[in-house]
Amino acid sequence: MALLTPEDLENINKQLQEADSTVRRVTGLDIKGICKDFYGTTPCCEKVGIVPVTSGNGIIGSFSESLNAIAGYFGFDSFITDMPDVSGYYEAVKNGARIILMADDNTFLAHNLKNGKIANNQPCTGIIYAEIASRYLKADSKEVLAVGLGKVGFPGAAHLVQKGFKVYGYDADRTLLEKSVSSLGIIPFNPVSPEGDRQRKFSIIFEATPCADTIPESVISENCVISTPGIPCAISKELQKKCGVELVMEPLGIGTASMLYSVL
Ligand code: NAD
Ligand code: 2YG
Ligand code: MG
Repeated sequence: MALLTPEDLENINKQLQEADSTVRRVTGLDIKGICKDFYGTTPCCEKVGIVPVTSGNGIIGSFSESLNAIAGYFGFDSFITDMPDVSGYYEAVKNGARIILMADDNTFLAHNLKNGKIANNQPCTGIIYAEIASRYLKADSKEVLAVGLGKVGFPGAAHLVQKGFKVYGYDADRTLLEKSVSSLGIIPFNPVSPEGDRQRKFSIIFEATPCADTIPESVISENCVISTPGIPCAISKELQKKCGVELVMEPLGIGTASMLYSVL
């Protein structure tokens, strides 16, 4: 899996503020408002203990610091433990953490020790980016294009199906595409080489791949939102500008907010 880099997390506060204004323009609500409305929860200064984890590829510079900034931005009272790993977990609990945030190379979790709820970053990220996309105020129909149907994309696409959207989808992995078709009823649609007369444009696009330039100009309608947690970005800056695309994309904060609100 592609891991975050310190470069992805540069100026995380600014990235979050910019994403927040885009989400407001796109949906009429800010990220907090979406999370509150969707999960029906509100933070009440819950203490969040962030535990750095050294296993696998080890600590990512500024990952814990970014989580600390993000938790604060959304109204949580957070701290980073001095020690990593098991000692850090012990330290977090001893210092009154009610929610633990920690990630190794495979799993990034939020665990509420008070009510037992636990969240995984991948589905939480997919669902919240899909939820944002589903609320696009200028959408011209209830049709969506979902590109990338993996650990983040599949739960997001499933959420859109559940909300009553007609979901056209594509994954470069045929097995994953077939799974989405058979279990979710997704309509296969390859944005890069659509078959025959199936050229379509979408005003709502949800993308969750680790590849750049997955969304070609041909599928972008006049008013279009691309809601994408995927890194690198699904669309070049030039194309975004040319097509006037509203781009919701941020490397860590929106998904983390979704995790935190989901365990309250
Ligand atoms: P994954 O490997 O489980 O899924 C990615 C899928 O994209 C794969 O199934 C792959 O076949 C497909 N794919 C690759 N290139 C494609 C293309 N050109 N067209 C269609 N499908 C293509 O990965 P994941 O865990 O679902 O993560 C997806 C992306 O989201 C990664 O870039 C990850 O770093 C990022 N991510 C971001 C956040 C965030 O908060 N922004 C959170 C979690 C993950
Ligand atoms: O504690 C640390 O600093 C590290 N053990 C964190 C490792 C996180 C690895 N995960 C990722 O890079 C992401 N794919 C998941 C984070 C979601 C936001 N994109
Ligand atoms: Mg995010």
